[in-house]
Amino acid sequence: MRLSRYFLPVLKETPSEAQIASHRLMLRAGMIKQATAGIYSWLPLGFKVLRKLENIVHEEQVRAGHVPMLMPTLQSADLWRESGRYDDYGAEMLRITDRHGRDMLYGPTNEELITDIFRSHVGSYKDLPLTLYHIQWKFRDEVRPRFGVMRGREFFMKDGYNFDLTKEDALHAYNRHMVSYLRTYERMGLQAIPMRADSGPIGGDDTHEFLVLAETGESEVFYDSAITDLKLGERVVDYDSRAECEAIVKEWTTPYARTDETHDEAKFNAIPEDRRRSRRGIEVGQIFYFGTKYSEPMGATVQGPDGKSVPVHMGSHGIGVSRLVGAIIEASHDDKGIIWPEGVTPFHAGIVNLKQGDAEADAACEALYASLTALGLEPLYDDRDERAGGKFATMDLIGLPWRITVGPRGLKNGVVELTSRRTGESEELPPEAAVEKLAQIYAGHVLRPAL
Ligand code: P5A
Repeated sequence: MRLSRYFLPVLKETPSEAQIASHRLMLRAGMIKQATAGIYSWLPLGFKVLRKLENIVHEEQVRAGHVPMLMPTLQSADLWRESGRYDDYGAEMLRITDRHGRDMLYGPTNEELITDIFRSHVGSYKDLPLTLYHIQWKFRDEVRPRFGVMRGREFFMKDGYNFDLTKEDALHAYNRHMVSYLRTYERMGLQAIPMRADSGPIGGDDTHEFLVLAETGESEVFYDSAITDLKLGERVVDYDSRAECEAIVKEWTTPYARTDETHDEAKFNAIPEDRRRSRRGIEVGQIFYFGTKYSEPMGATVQGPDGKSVPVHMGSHGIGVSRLVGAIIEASHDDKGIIWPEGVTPFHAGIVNLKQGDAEADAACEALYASLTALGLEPLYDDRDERAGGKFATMDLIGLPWRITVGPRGLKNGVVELTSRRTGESEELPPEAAVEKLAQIYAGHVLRPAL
């Protein structure tokens, strides 16, 4: 993409309404614009990151054997009356009446809708196990929408639902989700710690939240620092293997890690003192096992091997995709701007032309642009007629992890400059070597055609 043809409305001023870094930086970097309280338009740069996160979520869900689909945002109130949640959900639910006087709602979550789909089409244990999921906008009329996309009213969520014959099968689904979530967050360059939590209006006994540690997080968390040393890394996981998934879950759930809702002072104090941590965290996902809470009242049953009809065991599993954009920025920024991890960066590298209009500099930038594009990488070429300082400030603000700076002086010696946004370190090298280095850095990342 050439910056002269893009839409990147960066702000010079720090918006006064933004209280935390991610909100400030998303507004300043032209990623979002508030439409009304807690509701945002995703401008091109923000949309690109959102799509990248969505793709990672899809890939990891499909890898775990879960089946993608798409449900609507608007739902009928009748289904929620069946489960008993229509009245329980309270003021957070946006209720709408259509022209025929029918009660509708903008879905805050989809347990009822998916259970209705299941009961309409599945009748035998032979069709189980089944996990369906979608990534769709949700609406919760939060009392205090704040921190930009972190606590929005309209937000983008991956929500998945497992249907199993027995509790043991459903607990395998729970474990599978935990493992796939760990991998998902790692691919985004994040450490998200699973913590025993409270189930709230979704229900059930077994639930873990995934928290990214950050001072601006809304949750208070307590954990054993040993958990922060754990990494899935390159491990290949067989998601059908109960033992393998269970072992990974055990590894992550053995060290103490809880939110304030389930915090147990005695257990916490049993951790060696130098490993006790009390911090704040951003909740970027939550998984639940709730048994037959929805299947029983809604009649989602299957015929078991003995011919008897039994309600299915269910759980639901959510990832806050739009919130993650903010969470990644909270975890990765400095006073100049955002620092995107390679796995989610909107563009792989920036090209800064120090002397736009200089025939040699222009040609070198064009050549770099073509070589990077041919490798499947997406460069953002700042081809505007602007001062170098302004171009650098924009690149730093929008946070592309790598920048190639091209100027007549370097070109005389046959070199360009490759700079890491994270470390600030630069090296001079021939343009082809800079391209080669970026190819190596991004090897192993999934590259997609430009959106
Ligand atoms: C699990 C999927 C559920 O709704 N039902 C379907 C279950 N879980 S949850 O914990 O309530 O939400 C899942 C994740 O969505 C994000 N989230 C939000 N993101 C932005 N703004 C909000 N107002 C908001 N509310 C929830 C969180 O990341 C949460 O973990």
